[in-house]
Amino acid sequence: MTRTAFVTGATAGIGEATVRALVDKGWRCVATGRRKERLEALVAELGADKVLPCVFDVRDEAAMDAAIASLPEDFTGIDLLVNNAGLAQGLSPAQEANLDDWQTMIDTNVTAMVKLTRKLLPVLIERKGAIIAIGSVAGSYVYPGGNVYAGSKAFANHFTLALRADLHGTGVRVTSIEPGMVETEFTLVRTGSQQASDDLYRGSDPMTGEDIANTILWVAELPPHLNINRIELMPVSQDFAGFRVARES
Ligand code: NDP
Ligand code: 8X3
Repeated sequence: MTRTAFVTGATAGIGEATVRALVDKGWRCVATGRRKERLEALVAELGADKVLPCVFDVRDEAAMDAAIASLPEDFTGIDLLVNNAGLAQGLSPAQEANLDDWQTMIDTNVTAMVKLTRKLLPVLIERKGAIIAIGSVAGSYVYPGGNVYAGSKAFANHFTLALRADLHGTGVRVTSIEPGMVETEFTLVRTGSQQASDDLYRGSDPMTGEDIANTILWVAELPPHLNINRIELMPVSQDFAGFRVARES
């Protein structure tokens, strides 16, 4: 039986790589994002029987509802929700941060994720499916300028674990995957600067979208009696330690 995944943020980075990895193993994917042309390219590459492009802004609840309601029969039996769409905007200290940036991160990383999850829970329970959410190490180890992004990812990490508690006894598996540095468009979006993005990744041998996609695939294909609660992963070059001390001169 062909299994179906609903992957948010499939136009780039981790989500796009996840659709490729799942389809390669025989899954069908509902692939979502705002950039229609990128989703169409995925369909052209992987096949219309395997990838259903679903163009909507996750912050728009009416558009989310319409997208779910318009799923063709082949794609309605969702076995896996990959809560991946998300972003960071800005690296400013809190006292200088732009409130619109903060609102965008809360709306995307928190509000949209919980709404979509709630809407898909009935089918996931009916099919004893799985939820995999992409949180971040930023939800556990904060860094300067992380402020609302880190807070939103702490929420994602914990909401996902809390789902596991609520879904106990339903057969639905729930996993929080919490990556460190992955080379994607994330830093370009965050800083608006290709130079800043190149500088961050240069010489660091970061993780790739494919690394995280393969982790998602591994979790998704485990036997149904096995639940991985959470996975934290980083490139070897990155460390989570480093408490700084500010000194008076
Ligand atoms: P990318 O910028 O490469 O991809 C982000 C994806 O999210 C895109 O497909 C984008 O689609 C989608 N997205 C963002 N905002 C919206 C929106 N309003 N509506 C619909 N889709 C949206 O970044 P990554 O692949 O790196 O990020 C994926 C997830 O991984 C995020 O949740 C991020 O926080 C997390 N993460 C990333 C890390 C990293 O180092 N890269 C580390 C830890 C976690 P589109 O723009 O087409 O709408
Ligand atoms: C740290 C992870 O999500 O802050 O590299 O980019 S995140």
